[in-house]
Amino acid sequence: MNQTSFTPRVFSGIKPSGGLTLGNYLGAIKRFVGMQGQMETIYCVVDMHAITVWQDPKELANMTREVAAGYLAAGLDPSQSILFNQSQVAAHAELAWIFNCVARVGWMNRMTQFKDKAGSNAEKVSLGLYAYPALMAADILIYQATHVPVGEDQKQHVELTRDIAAKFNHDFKTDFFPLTEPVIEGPAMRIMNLRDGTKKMSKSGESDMERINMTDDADKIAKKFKKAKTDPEPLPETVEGLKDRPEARNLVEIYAALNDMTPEAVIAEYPGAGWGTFKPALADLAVAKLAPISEEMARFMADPAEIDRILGEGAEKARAIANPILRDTYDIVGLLRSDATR
Ligand code: AQP
Repeated sequence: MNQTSFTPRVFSGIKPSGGLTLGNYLGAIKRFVGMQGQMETIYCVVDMHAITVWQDPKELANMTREVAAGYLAAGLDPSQSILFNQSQVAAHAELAWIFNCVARVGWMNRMTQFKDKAGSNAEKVSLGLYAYPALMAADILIYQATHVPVGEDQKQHVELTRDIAAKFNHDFKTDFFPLTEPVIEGPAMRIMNLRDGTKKMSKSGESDMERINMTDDADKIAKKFKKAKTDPEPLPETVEGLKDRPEARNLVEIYAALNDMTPEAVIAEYPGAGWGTFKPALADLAVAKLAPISEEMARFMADPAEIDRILGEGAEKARAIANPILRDTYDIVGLLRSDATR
């Protein structure tokens, strides 16, 4: 198989490690939905990634449903895309073990997300958090996915996925795995924390005021944008004037991404505007775009059995693609399978 003969296929996922944020929506879900219909699309709630840090077992299933509800409410159509949760397709974990034996410790040591998350506590975090990128590579390559839409923060992990595929192909003298392309484009690739424009907006960030949650009501959204940190200067006359102004740039980029426009077009609409004008306009826009989605999410969450059914059906479709790829991988590696001749 050469690199051009893989079926174009998209895979991406979101961890149920807390409520969905505006960063997850603009950097991931909105783009995932936009790719639907263009090629085969497989989207996952990556619950096994969530447990790399402690998750309350009483909450995890419901958080998994909430991420699924976010996908569905934003327009993901289970008849067009495969939607499932990772732990229902065992092939992800099985391929991850093989990739643990392909990836090198030195590669893992360079992963900046591990350094950020482990901080000074690196000796005490789970081994799973360290090995996370090998599981992420398995999530992608168990479908021989050719494209992965992600936010800027995940770019390094997709590059590692390519390194793992290339080393596997080289070591076993094959072209079995594609060199997957990260798809990182648009104005919302890194939505920043509202209280500190140098840090990413995260589900698990310390303060609720630093993020917009997909389930926040209009009052909360208005309050959070009103209190969002900015510098004292008004908006510039041209987009170049956002240089070295991380908080101002972030608010302009959020506006642009929500309204499907470029940051240049936002500045052209609000040249020299003060925060007293721009922040309420941004809050109104965010409410107009997010309220219908959060209402839909609540409707899905009111029927958990239906979400479970959709995820179960998706898992069955996912297994139908993943299991033959896993069997072929085992054959390439030389692992004995008693059913190999069947
Ligand atoms: N702030 C962001 N800006 C743009 N994209 C973002 N993504 C996450 N935050 C932003 C994108 O969302 C997808 C799913 O990410 P994830 O939930 O699997 O992991 P994460 O990137 O670690 O997300 P969080 O919100 O920061 O979770 P916690 O706090 O639990 O670690 C990815 O495509 C990501 O790029």
